[in-house]
This record gives sequence, C-alpha cells and structure tokens, in this order.
Amino acid sequence: MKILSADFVKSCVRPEQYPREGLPEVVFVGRSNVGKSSVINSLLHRKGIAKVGASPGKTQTLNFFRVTTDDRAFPDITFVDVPGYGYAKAPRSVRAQWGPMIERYLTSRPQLCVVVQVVDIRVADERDATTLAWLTHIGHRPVVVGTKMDKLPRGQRRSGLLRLGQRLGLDEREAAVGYAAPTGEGRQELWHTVQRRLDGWDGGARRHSRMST
Ligand SMILES: Nc1nc2c(ncn2[C@@H]2O[C@H](COP(=O)(O)OP(=O)(O)OP(=O)(O)O)[C@@H](O)[C@H]2O)c(=O)[nH]1
Ligand SMILES: [Mg+2]
Repeated sequence: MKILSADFVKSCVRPEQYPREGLPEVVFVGRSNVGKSSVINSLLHRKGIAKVGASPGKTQTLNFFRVTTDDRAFPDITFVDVPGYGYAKAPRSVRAQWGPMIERYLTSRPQLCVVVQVVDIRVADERDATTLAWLTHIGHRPVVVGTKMDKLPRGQRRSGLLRLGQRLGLDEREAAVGYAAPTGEGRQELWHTVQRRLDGWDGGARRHSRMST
C-alpha cells in the first residue's frame, strides 16, 4: 500500500464540526497511552502527524486526517485519532466530556467503516474486553491490534498474541494483528485488513439498519 498523501484536517469535539466530505473513516480506539497515535503515524509513514506522548492523555479531541493511497476502490479515506479511555488522572470534568464525545462519534457516524481497537499486547484486561463487547453491540466488528510487540522477547510474541485473543474472546478468523510502531512490524497486515474492510463496505447501511431495529 502506497501512501500518496496524508494531511491533518481538523480537531473536533462536536458532530457539527466533523468533516463533511463523506469519505470512509477508520478510527483508532483504545486505552490511554497504548499507542493509538503511534500506530497511525506508523501506518502513514509520517512521524508526528498524530501527536504522541510519553504520559497518558496526549490526544484530547477527535483528530481527522485525510489519507490518499494507491488503492483503486477507495483511494481517499479518513483516519480518526481519539483520546484514550481509562485515563484516571484527567480532571473529572474532562473525563466526563471524553466519554460522550467518543461515544457520539462511534454510535452515529454513518461513514465510519473500520474501528481499530488498539491494545497493549502485555496488559490487555477487562476494560478492553468490555470495550470490545460494547463496540460489537453497537454494530461494529473491531479489528484488534496488539501493539508494543517489540517490548516482548521475540520468542514470546506469538504466544502473547494468542493469549490476547483468548482474553478478549476473539475467534481464530478474527485474530489480533501484532504491531510494533518503532519497527513497522504488522503494518502490511493491518493495511490489508483495513483494505478488505473497505472493499466490503456498504456505506454504513447495514450497521444503521441493525441499530434502528
Ligand atoms: N516500544 C514501543 N513504544 C510504543 C509503541 N507504540 C507507542 N509507544 C510509546 O507509547 C507512548 C504512548 O504512545 P501514543 O501513541 O501517544 O499513545 P496513545 O494511545 O495515542 O495515547 P493517548 O493519546 O494519551 O491516549 C509513547 O511514549 C510512544 O512512543 C510501540 O509499538 N512500541
Ligand atoms: Mg494519542
């Protein structure tokens, strides 16, 4: 997959601010500091297009990036970077806003095509399982990415990925994609998975009819 261009579009908090182009969107969700923004930078081969932080809570708004690739079916797509969930140190008022901001986006955005759930391969837990269950409940079929693979010794990576799948209750056909942002490990596999989802995309009609019945 060749990235022809990648540009930051805007930061949004409310739906009326979201971009209006109607391009298919790929959103990256997950706990604070797991590496969502780093996965975006790595996929796009752009250091720092999404801001990365050493401490949790770096991303605080919904950030939209327009991406053009050499994909024939969907050359123009939008990536969306969002704040992490479960960041206990954020002020209560900020936390109270984050939930609704992300929830509104995930439940009501018609052109949201792919939800990538990023989890730290070493520390996936109940909160990630609960989020996955909720995303599934509202009609998404998340692609799970187990990142920070480079922090596991090589010999433990495969078993780490399997264990992650078991903890989250993934079946074998939906196995998690292993990722390491510093080396780009997993980049091709994740792009393929995203492309397959884009190919099968129906413009959001199926999910919305399911949600309204
Ligand atoms: N070793 C290693 N470090 C990583 C990887 N991905 C992210 N990091 C580091 O983890 C920290 C958090 O990365 P971010 O990409 O900002 O994480 P985030 O999920 O976007 O965080 P919030 O926006 O705060 O929710 C940074 O210090 C990154 O350099 C990875 O694959 N391997
Ligand atoms: Mg971030």
